[in-house]
Amino acid sequence: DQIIASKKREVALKKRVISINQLENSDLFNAKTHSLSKSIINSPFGIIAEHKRRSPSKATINHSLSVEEVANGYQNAGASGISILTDSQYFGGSLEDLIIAKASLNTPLLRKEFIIDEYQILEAKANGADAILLIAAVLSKEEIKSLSEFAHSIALEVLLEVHNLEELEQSIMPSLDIIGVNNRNLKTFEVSLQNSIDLVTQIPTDFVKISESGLNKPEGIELLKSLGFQGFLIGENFMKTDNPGAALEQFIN
Ligand code: IGP
Repeated sequence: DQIIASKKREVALKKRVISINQLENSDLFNAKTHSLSKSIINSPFGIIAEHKRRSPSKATINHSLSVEEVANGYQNAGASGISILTDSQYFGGSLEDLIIAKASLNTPLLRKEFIIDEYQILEAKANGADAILLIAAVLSKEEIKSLSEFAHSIALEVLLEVHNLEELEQSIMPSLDIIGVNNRNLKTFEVSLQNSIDLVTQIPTDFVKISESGLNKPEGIELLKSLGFQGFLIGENFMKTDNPGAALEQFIN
């Protein structure tokens, strides 16, 4: 709730600095996007590798590598997608990270952000994103509908994140592309693959299914894959090393 309140203030300020018109007229806004969901399905591993400097639960994950080094390492290792955290307050990221990653990559990019307003979706597109994240825990069904339809109207895909059956049932709708089950409890930060195991059968087959957070063992991935997950969002396990690309490569081999 605290995060959402500060996001509302952040968005209100940004709207006064960069207008919607300016965003819509930027070069990247009018560039063609890549499909994250297709990239996941067409890959044998389906890994979305995340750039993550720090998190609310870990003050330092990796502050020494540039986003360019990390993103290139991930792309060369065969990531299906790259997730760029753009929240500065809690994760030490920025929109600039997204632009820098975009400049040297053709792998689909996910803007990882607490999205509450269409403005942030325009920003995502104008800074090189191919897909956005929506978090069911902080949005109403109506908000998920209008934000996801808006994203589609500007050719961005939507990853909807859920934590439990209630969130899943109340937010499934056609304007989503990927459903992600977060294994991390947002209040306690505890991680359990059980979230993913419990929910996978409840996700309709028309969506690409991914499991998110706390994934650090290839055996865990194998298990989740056998249950029907097609993609995996992994950050810390790679970022805590001094060569995240090499860590990803090792992980999938
Ligand atoms: C990655 P991990 O445990 O591999 O670093 O997790 C990703 O799932 C996590 O960063 C995440 C996240 C989020 C971050 C999932 N949902 C929402 C910020 C906001």
